[in-house]
Amino acid sequence: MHMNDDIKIYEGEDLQKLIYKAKEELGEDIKILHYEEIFERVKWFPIKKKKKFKLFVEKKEIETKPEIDFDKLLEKVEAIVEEKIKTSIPEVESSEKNKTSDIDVNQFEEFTGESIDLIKLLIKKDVEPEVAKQIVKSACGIDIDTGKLDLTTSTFEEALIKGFEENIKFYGEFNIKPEENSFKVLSFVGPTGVGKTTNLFKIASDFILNKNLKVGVISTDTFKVGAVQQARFYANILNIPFYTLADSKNLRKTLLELSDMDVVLIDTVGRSHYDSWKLGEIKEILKGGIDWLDSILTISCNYSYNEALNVIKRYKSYFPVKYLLFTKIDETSSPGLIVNIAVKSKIPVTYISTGQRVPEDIKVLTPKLLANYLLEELNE
Ligand SMILES: Nc1nc2c(ncn2[C@@H]2O[C@H](COP(=O)(O)OP(=O)(O)OP(=O)(O)O)[C@@H](O)[C@H]2O)c(=O)[nH]1
Ligand SMILES: [Mg+2]
Repeated sequence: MHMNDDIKIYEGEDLQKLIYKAKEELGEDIKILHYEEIFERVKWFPIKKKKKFKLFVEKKEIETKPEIDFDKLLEKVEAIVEEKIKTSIPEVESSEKNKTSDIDVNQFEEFTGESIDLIKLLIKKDVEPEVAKQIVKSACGIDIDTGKLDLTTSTFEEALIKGFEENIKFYGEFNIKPEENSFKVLSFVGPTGVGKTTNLFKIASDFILNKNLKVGVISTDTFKVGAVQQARFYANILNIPFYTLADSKNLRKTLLELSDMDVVLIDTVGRSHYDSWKLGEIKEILKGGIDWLDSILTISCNYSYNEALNVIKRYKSYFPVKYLLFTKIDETSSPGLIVNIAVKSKIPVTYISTGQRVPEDIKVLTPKLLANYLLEELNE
């Protein structure tokens, strides 16, 4: 063992007392390295020997510290490796990159003051930088002193509402008027498990209970175990005429049977947007009623920006996507996805699903509601 100046030696007859003394002098955190018994000859009595103890102690922290600090060394190595990884991967996915706190401020050159804070805030919520700038710009005017853009509104909320109103199409709720005698057919399409069936019934319930409309539901989801049961369960509770079908000929027939309804909602099978064959199959089924049909594309807020863009691209190529419905806002901390998708796709947004309860957990998406989602932490 490496001896150093911090080691102290105590001598005395009572070992316990030596330990107390050592603790008194060096603090509670000592390490007893070693003790030995020694026998001293007693003066004048050559035969008699006195037992004594020799106690070697050291302050613990010093003793336990290795000569090489491996933790520090490891930290350094990790830092080097991380740096290497960063520099060797040129492009991280954009949404990941934007989340970091070191947002490149040079990209906001044309802005000044609070408008920059708002852009940064949007980016933190996963709004793409270019989209964030576009939104904020709508709420800006030229600042006379700097010649740059700054907010003309007095709050962030007002700024966002203005920005959203100018850049996103808010369709609002489906406004179906029974007296017009027009028969509306809406199909719910979208990837697996995003919330098509549950949200279809939330909307159906609103139509029936609050708008006094006559509603029918058709389920094309006859392949998946439990899917029809799930839909039939809701249809029974809400007392809605419910049909299942598997081929396109049936759709036209069933729609005709339901023509005294004000609105018919069609639930489709959830399919991966990469599964062309299955998408084609649903398209084939819906073709029977295609002239009247509008599609609502359901997108989960859990999707990444790129994934959601892919979903839209694929579904648009198969179905007449007229509206967007976002789900699972309660499961994300990045509501920016809604903004990105709504701005980029230009498809009108309708409702937002806020949880699992049927029929309560759905709201009409408005500029104010969207602004509140983005400013949530600020408002808390
Ligand atoms: N937390 C949360 N869960 C939701 C929301 N919307 C739907 N869900 C849940 O997501 C799951 C799937 O919902 P469904 O309505 O069956 O989804 P789907 O799109 O019909 O699924 P498939 O028919 O399998 O494609 C269910 O457990 C729902 O309760 C939401 O807004 N928030
Ligand atoms: Mg379903």
